[in-house]
Amino acid sequence: MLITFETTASFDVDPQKGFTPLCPEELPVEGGHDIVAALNQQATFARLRVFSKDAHPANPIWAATHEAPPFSPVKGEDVDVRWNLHCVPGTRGFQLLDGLPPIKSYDFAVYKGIEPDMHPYGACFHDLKDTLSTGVIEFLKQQGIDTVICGGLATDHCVRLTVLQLLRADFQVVLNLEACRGISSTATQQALAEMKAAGARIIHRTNELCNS
Ligand code: VGL
Repeated sequence: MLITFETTASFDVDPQKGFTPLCPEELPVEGGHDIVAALNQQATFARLRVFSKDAHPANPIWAATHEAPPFSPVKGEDVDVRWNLHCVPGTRGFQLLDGLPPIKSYDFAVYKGIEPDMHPYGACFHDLKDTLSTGVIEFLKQQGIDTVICGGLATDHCVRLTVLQLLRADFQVVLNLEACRGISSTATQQALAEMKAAGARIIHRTNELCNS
């Protein structure tokens, strides 16, 4: 795979405090805050840098409760299972990880999961059936991008779906494991196999981009 700076973008998927041990009551991912240096380094190989953030309302239909715990199914077209409430604008969990650049220095922003009855994972579509675009695919195409380097949180959910969506949109996708962390190790192993089978190139260290 040839990586050309001019036609490459770097994608920071949901690098938010709500997915780190800083917010234990949200969706803490082990080592979630350790990905910052790798995200910043992978961005040096790309002309454009984009991010997505979960931006959930305070009262979504998918929020876990005492009676309806995390992972229990929830009825609705664009929700699947319940999660602890996370990444609500105005709270700490919504914030980008410390050490990432200011929002305004990115080239494109995706805010997703805003509707109370929708909980998308991938950053390219607002719904679970991939029909309502967030605009990021169109932006990257219009900019002449053909390769996307992905990192973020979590490998087995939002990163996984974002990578698969980008592959379906015909981008070459590099998944940088140094810039990702997963929620469950079993689900992460499955997700890596799925992404690889779909055509993603998986690297373990950002340095591997030097030889590309
Ligand atoms: C995520 C589970 C629920 C993620 C978001 O960002 O990977 N995972 N909501």
